[in-house]
Amino acid sequence: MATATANNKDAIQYHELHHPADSMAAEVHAGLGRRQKTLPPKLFYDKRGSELFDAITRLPEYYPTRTETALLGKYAGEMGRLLGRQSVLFELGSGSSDKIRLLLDAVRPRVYVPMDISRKHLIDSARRLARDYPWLVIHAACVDYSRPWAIPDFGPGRYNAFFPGSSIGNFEPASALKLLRQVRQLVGDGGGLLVGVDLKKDAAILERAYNDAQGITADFNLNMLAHINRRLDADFDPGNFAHRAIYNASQGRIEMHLECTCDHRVRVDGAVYHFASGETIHTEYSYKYSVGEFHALAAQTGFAPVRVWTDRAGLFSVHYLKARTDATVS
Ligand code: AVJ
Repeated sequence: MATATANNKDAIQYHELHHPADSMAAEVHAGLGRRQKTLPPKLFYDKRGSELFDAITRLPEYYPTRTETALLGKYAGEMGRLLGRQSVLFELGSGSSDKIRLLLDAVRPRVYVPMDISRKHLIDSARRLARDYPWLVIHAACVDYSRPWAIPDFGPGRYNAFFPGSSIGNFEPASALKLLRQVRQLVGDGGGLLVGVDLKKDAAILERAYNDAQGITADFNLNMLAHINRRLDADFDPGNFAHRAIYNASQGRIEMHLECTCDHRVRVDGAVYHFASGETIHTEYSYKYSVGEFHALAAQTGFAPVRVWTDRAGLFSVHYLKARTDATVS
């Protein structure tokens, strides 16, 4: 378990694999120093950001969560047979650990490893899960999975990963390849990956999902600035920014920005940044893939597509991929 320290937090084991102090200030300065200012989407997820995201998943406009949840519920048995029982099951970006509940009885993992960057949310969710599933062995790992991470070793046997919610869509294609290759290493030969991927569709449906009428997505986007203020001694005024989300059809992605509504300066961790009225900070991509496009991506990472489930309306897909052992990973 190399760098992992295991503490007993109620009925769960806890692994601290995240070293935020090293990276947050450097990443924020790097992003704000660019001509197109940019901040990474993982900065959405402080405690409040995780709660706002959970509220997004319940919005009428935000179809991905309920569509994926329906697929997991309907096909849990088949998913369980493909993943096999008694595996070590990692979940990337486990958040509130709600979706895994749909699979636990079918998959019956030997160990469940929720991985999330939002420490308090991770621990609270893992404890709730432990109360509801007393037979389940839980090792919660606080980790920024967008960076190389130390892989805890749980001994011999089958390893699987669960990566729901289309969070893979946050990554530009080159980074998505890197991440999937790291997941391929994580599960090893004989391992599997169950991954949720949002499908390409009509731009109006997509834009509605990221511009909800209640403004929760706007609050979620703007909360990133409050998160940075709290963590880095910065003085962003969220009132000087407005939420923007548009679908870029040629790139196949939703692009979220915070648009500056007036000319001003912001102090961040000892540096000063100028913001012109109308200028934006790019905060998130959410890539959408056809089934064929995602298969082509996965094929370059040492996984072979085995099965894909989609809803009738073609809104969302869940893929089961199996580690190729022939693998010359290209
Ligand atoms: C958690 C990355 C899958 O891209 O749809 C929701 C995040 N951003 N509304 C997504 C999000 C705005 C979400 N992912």
